[in-house]
Amino acid sequence: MKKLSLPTVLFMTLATVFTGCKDQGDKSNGALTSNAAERVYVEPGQYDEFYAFLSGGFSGQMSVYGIPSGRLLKVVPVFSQDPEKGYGYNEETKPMLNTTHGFIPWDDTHHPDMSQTNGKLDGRWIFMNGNNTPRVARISLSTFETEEIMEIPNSAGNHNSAFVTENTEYVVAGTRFSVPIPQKDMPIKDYKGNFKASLSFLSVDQDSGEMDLSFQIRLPGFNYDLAHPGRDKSHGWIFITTYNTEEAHTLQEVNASQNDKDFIAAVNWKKAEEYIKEGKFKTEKAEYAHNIFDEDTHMATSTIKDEVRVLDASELPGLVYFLPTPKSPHGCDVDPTGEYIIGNGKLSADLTVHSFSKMLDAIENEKFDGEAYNIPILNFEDVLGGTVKQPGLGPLHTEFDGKGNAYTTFFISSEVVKWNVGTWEVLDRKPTYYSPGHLSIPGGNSQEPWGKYVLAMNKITKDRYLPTGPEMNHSAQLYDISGEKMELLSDFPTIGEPHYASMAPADLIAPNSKKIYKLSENKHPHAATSPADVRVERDGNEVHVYMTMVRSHLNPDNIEGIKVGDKVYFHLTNLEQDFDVPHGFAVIGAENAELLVMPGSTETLVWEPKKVGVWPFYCTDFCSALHQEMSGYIRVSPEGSNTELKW
Ligand code: K7E
Ligand code: RUQ
Ligand code: CUA
Repeated sequence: MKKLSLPTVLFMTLATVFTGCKDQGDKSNGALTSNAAERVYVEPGQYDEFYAFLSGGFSGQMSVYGIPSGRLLKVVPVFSQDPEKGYGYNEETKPMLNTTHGFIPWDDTHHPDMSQTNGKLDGRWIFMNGNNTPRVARISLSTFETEEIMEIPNSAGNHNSAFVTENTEYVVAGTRFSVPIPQKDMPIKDYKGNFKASLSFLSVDQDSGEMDLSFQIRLPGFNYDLAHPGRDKSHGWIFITTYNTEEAHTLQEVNASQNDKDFIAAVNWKKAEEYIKEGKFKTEKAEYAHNIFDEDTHMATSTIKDEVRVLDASELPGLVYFLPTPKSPHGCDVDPTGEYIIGNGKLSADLTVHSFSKMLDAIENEKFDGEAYNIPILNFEDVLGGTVKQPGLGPLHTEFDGKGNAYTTFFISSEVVKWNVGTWEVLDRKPTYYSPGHLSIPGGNSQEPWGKYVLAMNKITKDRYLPTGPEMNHSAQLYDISGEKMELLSDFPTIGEPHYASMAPADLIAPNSKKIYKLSENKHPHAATSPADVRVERDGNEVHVYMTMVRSHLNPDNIEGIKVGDKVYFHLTNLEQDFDVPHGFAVIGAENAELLVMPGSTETLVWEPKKVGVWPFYCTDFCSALHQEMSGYIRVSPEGSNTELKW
């Protein structure tokens, strides 16, 4: 008999009750439409209609899928070292993973969010959070490479992040855990009133995409979970769910769930901008790393910054208001009109929807129902826009189809529920397998959704695929939502734990995808762009090898005069100028994985030989019929020997 944990039993039972299905053997549960295969089938050589950018959760990466096929197109390394591509191993990208805690080659990513113009997806960049060692990354949708990583100071658990405002004015990053600010040695029991949270606003340069930590808003010591910038009529605001308004520091699962209602914090960032202009900020010491990958040199640099401008929400009126929301809300989602703010109360039976215009009224008439740390609490009834009655159990996240409908995932009852924004009526429900977290509709978090598909990303896989030992890859499920009823089309496995995904039409992304780095524009300081540049130079115990790669030869391919104790820098330039012809490079015993060098660019592998001998190196990526010939030898002599440098 299989032993199942209580929550598992609970969710399985509830899934059965809620979906009315008894036959666990029929895993499509009759939900699959008859011509589903056709609708996800993309003929060989044909392209998908949408891109899906899925966060990798604890893999620290971002994966790119084609929709509707569910084909994996690429894994983009972001916060984790990736031996496949040399990211975080080669000298060019190592600085990307620098933080004030040192070199941190891993993180936990939850929310990729695409840049927007006028509230619509614009396909320029994806911003994504690193949860654990608080960071925000910017990924180029031209090169599909991570171009920038900004560490977030005064933060811990960068979870309600990275969310993009309507013109990519800011990427907003909020902290989940409250901490002492500045950090210090103090008893944990003194949490209440002493720990604080920060909401960071990173401004974005509209040409380069470069981020700047413009300011932070200091907030009371609750947990801040998820956020959604206002749109259209609520432009200039951002809404954030909170839990643990009890400020419990131990046994949170009990002590942080006592209050009948927690809050959605409504933050007026236009007001914040005014306060900044008026100089109402404090400049505080705070160290954080800012890492940028330079497009011209293809090298990253890391700078440590040391100051941040802070606005204190408890001292500056009009900056933040609290909207009471039952009960430990998780997701916070704003509908495409900007009027409705949905609080997905994990422990609540109903979905609470706040009205933005009612909120403005209540603020104007100062109808407050108390305050918390000097921040006004609005009256629940005054701001209530509607309630979706008992739509399911354990609501987590909501997206919109642009046709007046919302789709909410329910973790406990394991389903996606479609409901009408305005009548609050449930229109349809479909089971998911099993226990979905986020869901995504292309543009479903913007003013202009493409309401054709919804992708549900499930937390539990169980029997969906052939078993692969104790751990199964997480499963995504694609539903057609173009009709009145949702139709389940397919399952596909994902990498790590995708929380959120950003989806966009292919024609918004594909035309801008870069084909080639021009060799003539290579400004890498160690590039060898012609045979004349090929050389080996010694500087003390550092040896620099300037090597070229072209089908099917590495040049130089014989090197002598290296000694144990040397530090060898292999600078490899790929001379190819054809689309999709990278060459790889590996040498025996190298701790820094390999290089995968794109046509026209230069990358550097550091190798510290430990053993005397004649050692091979070779191209790792099958590149031509003579790929196996693309190799060479390096002779390593004993320390102190006088073997001459030769190539
Ligand atoms: Cu619900 Cu981190 Cu967005 Cu996961 S969070 S599901
Ligand atoms: S070689 S094609 Cu090892 Cu057969 Cu790769
Ligand atoms: Cu170059 Cu294989």
